[in-house]
Order: sequence, then structure tokens, then C-alpha cells
Amino acid sequence: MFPDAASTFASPVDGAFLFITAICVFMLALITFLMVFFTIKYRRTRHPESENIEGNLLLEIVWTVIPTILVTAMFYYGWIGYREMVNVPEDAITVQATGRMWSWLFEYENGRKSDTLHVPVNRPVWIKLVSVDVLHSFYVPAFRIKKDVVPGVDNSLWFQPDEIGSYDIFCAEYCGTGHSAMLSKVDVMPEKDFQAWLEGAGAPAPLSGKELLKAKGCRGCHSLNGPSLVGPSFRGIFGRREKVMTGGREQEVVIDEAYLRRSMLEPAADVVVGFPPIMPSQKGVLSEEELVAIIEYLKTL
Ligand SMILES: [Cu+2]
Repeated sequence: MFPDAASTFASPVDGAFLFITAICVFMLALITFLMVFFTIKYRRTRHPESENIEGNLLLEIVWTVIPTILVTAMFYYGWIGYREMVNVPEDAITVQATGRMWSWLFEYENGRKSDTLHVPVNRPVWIKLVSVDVLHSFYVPAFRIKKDVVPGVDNSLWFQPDEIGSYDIFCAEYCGTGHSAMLSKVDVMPEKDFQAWLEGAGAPAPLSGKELLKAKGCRGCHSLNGPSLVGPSFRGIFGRREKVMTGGREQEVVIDEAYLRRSMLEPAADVVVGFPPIMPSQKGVLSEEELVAIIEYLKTL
């Protein structure tokens, strides 16, 4: 009935959801039944004269008290779940999740970075949510958690996974053309494997140009094999002649290293004609080594 459940929040959230849904379905059935039943029973052909009803104290108490109990119970269920979700355990490990158009980046206390989230099973994890551009929303359905990632606001959430496996991470706030490609995974691993991954046998090997394009979310807008997505394809890009808009004027350029570099650092400077000027700058996102690795890889396509 419910999707994958893999955190300690799953059962209270599902319980509250089921409880509220059950009450709603019951009320819908009851009210619909009474409406139809009274319409037939008190139809005009059988009751040509209507009676003036002054009020009924017992009835009014009943239909005030029962709904009050029901909504208070709904509130109670929601409240105990909410209280647990906002009280982060002291021993939680901290991970910073950065949302940007259109990918996620996860940074651990020891400086390790990754485009997928790795967490140990049965340990609380505190996720600090940072946005470098627009509104995003961090959503892991299997953990029953979702929170907006707002530029300039310190949002966070926590969870404790209780099932080893790989689960979807979505962006649940429409954040632009590549929103639907803003996907990632959370890998819940045994504590030992997690520690090994976190230490990563020293520094993680630098990503290749091809891996960087995937890790930084470039592929959401730029295909490697020809079709135009949000932006032009990378296939055969190096040495291509391209019409671009520079400061409102159209000109033709040959795509060389300088052009590729400028397009990543100042995407709005020379925009290929026919594409919207929406690419976010990679200044501060890509290191010098990464820029070089990407340019070298683009040359080979
Ligand atoms: Cu987003």
C-alpha cells in the first residue's frame, strides 16, 4: 500500500496519513449516505409542508464534540511526528546538501564530497540544506522526509535509515527547465562500509572530465550524442562554428578552449543562438583542474 519504507519516520508518518485518510473516507461515506437518504425520505411529494425546526441541543453538542475529538486526534498524531522530526539527536552525523540548478552535492564533515548521498544504517543523519541559486526541495520518499532548500536560509532535516538499500532523492520544488533531471540516490550502507567509503582510502581520486559532467549535473541540459536538450549538445563541440549572441549582437565564433572556459564561468557572455541564457555560472563550483579536465574531455567528443 505504501512505497518503500526505510527510515524510523516511515511508520509514524504512514500511521498519521492512514488515520487521517480513514477518518476522511468514513466522513465522506456517512455524509453522502445521509444526504441521499434525507433527500429521498423528506422529498416534497411526501412532505408538502415544511416544519420550522427551532434547534436540538443534544444534536448540536454531538456534532460539535465528535468532530472536535477527531481533529484533535489528527493534530496529536501530526504533532508527535513533527516534534520528533525537528529534534535532531546529539550524535547525528552531519552532511551538507547543496541544491543548485540542477543537481545535488553532498559534503561530509571530513571534506569528502559526493553527488550521491551515502549514510550508515541505524544512525541519525543531520542534513543541512543549502541552495546556491533558487528554491529547491530535498525529498526522499522512502524516508518520508521533505524540506525546502531556500537560498539564504538555514534549513535542515534529519532522519535515521533503518533499511540497507538505495533510495531516490528528488527535488520537489519546480526550479527551472532541468528540474525533472535533478535526481540523486541515497545509499544506506552497513556502518563498516560507510566508514570505509568516508575515509575513501585517502583522498578520493579526482573525477575525469566525463564523470564531472555527470556529477555536476551538466548532462541534464547538454547531451553527449547529438540531440539538443535545454542547451546545445556536446557532440562535436570542439572546433564547431556557432552563432552566438554577445551583448545583444549576433556573431559567429569557432568553439575553442577559451570559449568553453568562458561559457562555464560566464555562461551569459556568449549564448548560442536559439537557446535561453539560463545556465548558472560554474565559478567557484568547478576548480581549475576540473575546468581543464572537462575541456579536455569535450575535445574528444
Ligand atoms: Cu531543484
